[in-house]
Amino acid sequence: MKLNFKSALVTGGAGFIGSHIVDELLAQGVKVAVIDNLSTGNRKNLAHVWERISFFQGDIRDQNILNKAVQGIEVIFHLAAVVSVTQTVEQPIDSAMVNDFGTLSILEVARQFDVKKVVISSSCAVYGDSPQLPKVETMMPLPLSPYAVQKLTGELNAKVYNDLYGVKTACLRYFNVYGPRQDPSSPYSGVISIFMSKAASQAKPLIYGDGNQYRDFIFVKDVVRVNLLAAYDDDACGKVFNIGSAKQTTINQLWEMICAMTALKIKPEYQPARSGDIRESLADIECVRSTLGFSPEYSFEQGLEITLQATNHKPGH
Ligand code: UD2
Repeated sequence: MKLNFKSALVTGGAGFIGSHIVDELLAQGVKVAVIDNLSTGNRKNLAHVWERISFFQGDIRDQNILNKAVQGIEVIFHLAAVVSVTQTVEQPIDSAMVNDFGTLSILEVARQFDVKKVVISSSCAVYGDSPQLPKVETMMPLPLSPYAVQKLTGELNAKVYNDLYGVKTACLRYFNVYGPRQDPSSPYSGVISIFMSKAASQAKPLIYGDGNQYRDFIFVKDVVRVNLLAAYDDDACGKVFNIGSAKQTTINQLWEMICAMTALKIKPEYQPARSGDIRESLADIECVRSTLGFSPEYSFEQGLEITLQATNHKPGH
């Protein structure tokens, strides 16, 4: 696919997923600007491309920085957010200022500067724990946290800007994204990054609950590809897409796979289930398949293998 745009702004471009989008845009010859306040993002994720990007350190709530960063930009990939569900529970207003008002500011700056397309990162959190599986975009959202409400609000505002103001938007509801550069250091980091770092130090992982809960894991490079497709293809406009693999893996299976790959024999330690944890999560991906022709290219084994290699040889990936 030859991209139909030459410049892009990645908000949250120093983060886990954002920095992979930056890499692919650069590889395809796109001029890249990044805005990031480095609250959870990290410069080291961009160290290998530092000379090739325009970096704006600051907050998406800061109109002056936004106005500068958006100059000459055709497409915005919006990933900047308070990503910790717990943090949004503790700070509902502060986090709404970023996730809600911040997203609105991105849409508004896109309107003022005639940006061609805004691709917004959303989350499967909007489904809450409704028992229907797999999750389909037509289901009624049931947010259970400020985070989920804020992500849903972002989607609704994106739709209004698409339909009312003619700012082309597309929203991507990520399921459990994993891959190199995912930070394992907090208890609320993604389970794969935590388990990989346990394996690297030959330590026992903690499994919350019986480990038979399952998730739909998708490799970060597939998430990058669908972001670019959504930017490229106007059939994405005004729509929301589930982004997952449509395959389920239990947490017990995950640790067994990592043990098999690393030739480790470590029994996990079981702890009570985390309060508020969703038991099962699985995406229906028919909408993104039929609209954008997207289906994941990386098998779970391939994605895990790449993530494992990167965990063992940290810098650069
Ligand atoms: C994901 C998102 C979160 C939010 C939520 C909405 C990630 C990293 N988080 O949370 O932001 O969108 O979905 O539903 O994508 N676990 C262990 N041991 C560990 C860590 C986790 O057993 O050391 C379990 C955990 O209890 C859960 C599963 O692994 O059952 C996945 O946990 P997670 O934090 O990676 O992701 P999730 O789905 O809770």
